[in-house]
Amino acid sequence: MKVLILGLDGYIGWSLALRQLSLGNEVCGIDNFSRRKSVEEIGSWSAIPILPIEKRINILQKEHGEKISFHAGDLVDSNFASDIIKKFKPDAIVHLAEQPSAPYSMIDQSHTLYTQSNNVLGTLNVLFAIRNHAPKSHLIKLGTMGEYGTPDLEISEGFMEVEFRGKKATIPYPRFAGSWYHWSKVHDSNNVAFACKLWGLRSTDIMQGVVYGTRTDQITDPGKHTRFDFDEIFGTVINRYCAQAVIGHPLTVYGKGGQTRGFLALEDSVQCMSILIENPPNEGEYRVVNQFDQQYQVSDLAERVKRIADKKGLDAHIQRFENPRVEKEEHYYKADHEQLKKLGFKATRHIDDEINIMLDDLMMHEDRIRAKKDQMTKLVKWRDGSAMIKQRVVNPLILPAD
Ligand code: USQ
Repeated sequence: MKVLILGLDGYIGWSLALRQLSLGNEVCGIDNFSRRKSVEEIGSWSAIPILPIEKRINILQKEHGEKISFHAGDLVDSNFASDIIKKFKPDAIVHLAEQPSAPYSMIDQSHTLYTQSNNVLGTLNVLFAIRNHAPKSHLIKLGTMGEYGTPDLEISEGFMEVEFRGKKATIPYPRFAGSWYHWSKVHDSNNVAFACKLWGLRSTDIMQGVVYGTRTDQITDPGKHTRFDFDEIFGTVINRYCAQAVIGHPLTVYGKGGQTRGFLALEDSVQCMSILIENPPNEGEYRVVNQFDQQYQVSDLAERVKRIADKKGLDAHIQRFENPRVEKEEHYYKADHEQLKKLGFKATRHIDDEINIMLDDLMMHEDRIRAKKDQMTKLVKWRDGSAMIKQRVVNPLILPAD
């Protein structure tokens, strides 16, 4: 099978490429290195060092020969998006090439504009390119559980049945996103669903929870490690707590700490995506899956990391910080996640084991985390934005040549 990975250089993209190659699939990757550049822009770096892309691809080519190829480019350039799909003619396209950070999108107007133009326009270019050059290929689009927000209702998978004024219907589950980033994913979902209806494309929209971890079955030696962000803007909560525990920085619980989210180990994230690649929906079908393993509250996660870190003799302590975000700090949360299980997904990682491994991996890079410890608590204030980072130049629009 031919698999195109958009965003191959990122945390999940790299891990997925390793998995897909190990399964014998042909992989083509693209990336514009925006993750490397944005993390540098805010003054941080990956705790685990990663090689330049040429070296990363060389390592893969030594093992997998011509089954791996890579092209640098930006999906907002519609000619690039079109050419790559025209030439590679993928069976499956996994779209991970978006600005993934909610806090980044909340810095100021220029970062909001960048996030939404990059994500929404890039996805539209992918949709047009699929229609023009590979209309039967399966688009696996990374959305987020955050599209649903935290409603006072159980969350179904994408759609819900309603009865309104005597008539029954199935409608999209309401979206209550909580950041400009999360709204960009909602806009993508609407556009992908419409393209399936309009052109008969097939797509799976993944509502993924928060991913954590440093390892997959293929990440075994330093040349194969994936990036690991721990700063306030690109680091996600469990990963940050682990990095904080390693340097004796207080674990940063925001507000009351009652925020509940769905979580998934990196290994299980690539497992789910590989299952979806193997099981495409029908032509014209827009399928939504909720992709997470377990739900946790962020204060419980801090206790969990502290307990495991204590056993290693680390100096982990928890501190509550004024919440920089605009979000409910205590709320009802119960989300379905049955579709992937029906397709064969079984979680393979226990969170405590993953935290244990993560702490060991991060202890090897303690000096890199310590060097950027100021990045732990810059805390972008969501209501006001923040002036600490200079304005970002928004991508110019590049329209098709023909
Ligand atoms: N939080 C803390 N302390 C921290 C960091 C975060 O208490 O040091 C809290 C936040 O206030 C929030 C929760 O932890 O309530 C999750 O925050 P996060 O930064 O781990 O995750 P989030 O901003 O929601 O975004 C991440 C990924 C995003 C993905 C999303 C899935 O960056 O790409 O879409 O997780 S979900 O959360 O299900 O929407």
